[in-house]
Amino acid sequence: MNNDLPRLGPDALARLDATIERPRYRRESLHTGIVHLGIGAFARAHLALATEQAITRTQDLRWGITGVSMRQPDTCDALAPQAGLYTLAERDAGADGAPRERLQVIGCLRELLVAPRDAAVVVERLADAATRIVSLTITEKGYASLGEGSAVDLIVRALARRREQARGGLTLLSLDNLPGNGRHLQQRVHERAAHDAAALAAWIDAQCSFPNSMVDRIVPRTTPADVAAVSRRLGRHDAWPVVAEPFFDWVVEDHFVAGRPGWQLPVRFADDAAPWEQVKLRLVNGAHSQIAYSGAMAGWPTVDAAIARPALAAHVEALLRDEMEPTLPGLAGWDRDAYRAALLQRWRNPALAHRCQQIAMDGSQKIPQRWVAPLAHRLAAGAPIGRLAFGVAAWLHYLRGVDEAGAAYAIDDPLADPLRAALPGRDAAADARAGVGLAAVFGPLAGHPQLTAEVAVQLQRLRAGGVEAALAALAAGAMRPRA
Ligand code: CS2
Repeated sequence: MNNDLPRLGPDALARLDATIERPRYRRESLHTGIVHLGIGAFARAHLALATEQAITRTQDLRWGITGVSMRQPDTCDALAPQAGLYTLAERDAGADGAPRERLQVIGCLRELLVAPRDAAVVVERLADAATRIVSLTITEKGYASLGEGSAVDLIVRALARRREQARGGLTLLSLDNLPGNGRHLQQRVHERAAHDAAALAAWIDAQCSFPNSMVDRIVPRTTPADVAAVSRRLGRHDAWPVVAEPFFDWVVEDHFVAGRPGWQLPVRFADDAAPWEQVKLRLVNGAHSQIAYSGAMAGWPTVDAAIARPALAAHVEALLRDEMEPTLPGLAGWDRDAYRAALLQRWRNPALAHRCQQIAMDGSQKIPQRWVAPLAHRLAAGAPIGRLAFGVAAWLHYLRGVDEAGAAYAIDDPLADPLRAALPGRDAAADARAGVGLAAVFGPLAGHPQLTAEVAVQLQRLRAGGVEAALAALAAGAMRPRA
């Protein structure tokens, strides 16, 4: 099989098929200018691609990336023997339905580290004079941890060293799906630094910047089948390629205290990225989570399989148009109808096989910014919440850990134990009360009577007749004239 193929490495670059893009700069002279914490598939398909294009265009060799895995050594172990080289496969289908794929071997990831194993080296890199940007994709829950070895801990230790050694500050760039992600990171760093020394916190405030940014690209977890297919086309064994949709978006505030790569369109710079984050979190991620819980329960394993069900597609479209978009500000250059249509099209991409179960994980961490904020907006305005409440009910339905065909799965969520304890799964009204009562998830809406009541009705329908029937009942209710 692929293991018979020679391994991808620098020697392969000159011999790749002409259609495969590859590094076109003096890779051996590349330095680390960016340390990325959480070097998973997303960062390799997003930040690294934009940076690769910038290096290629400007030939500015200061912007190589050191990638740090926060927990597992697998990315490092797979890519170290490839000198950090890996393939990005952008996939979709043409108008005729035939699969299309663009391959690019990315070279700007020049070093890989594993935080638990190489903590001292990580701090050294972060404190290095050549490092100018520290970017992060550590997921929602990564910001809750300030303990030893956490991202925030490593950053603060390195900033203390930079201050002692009179090196300049850094730009700390969160790329996670959180509203005001830069502000959020700044607060955590400040909190942790102030705990060590007030003077350090003040130095960080004066010397570092924390731009907010909105990132958008669907990047499913790489499967063994992806590894095999990409390696076959490459003629080399790539142990860990990444697969993404062609769509790419990034709105970032242009506050970089020590410079940045010459990123260009499709990267967009804005004075304030927060409104774009709000749009993206509610429309892309908010609807994504609804697709995920519905699909996981109903046995539609991937996003494209789920959205191919007319009842779910109609629900998601109505959710976006009628319940999400009215909670969002108008933005110059944002066409709601075009954005919605493009989003539905992205989910129909048949070449990604983005698994509902992958998106379903960590619900307790994702729901606050995806659903609770728009729910609060609509409840305050006295506006209908039926479609948002369906999502909450679908999540509670999902938490029973068994899909509609009787197959069991694990709940992957930092709050899995308290969730299981709170939801015994007997009486829908009691479970809706317990679920919506969770302050850690529903914050100011915890225990909200109208939300609880609507969730109870829909959870009852989901349990009695499944996702398809509950969606039909929701659609029938929406068409009934209001009293
Ligand atoms: C998804 C996101 O897994 C999830 O929670 O909603 O990873 C989503 O695919 C990206 O944010 C799209 O930009």
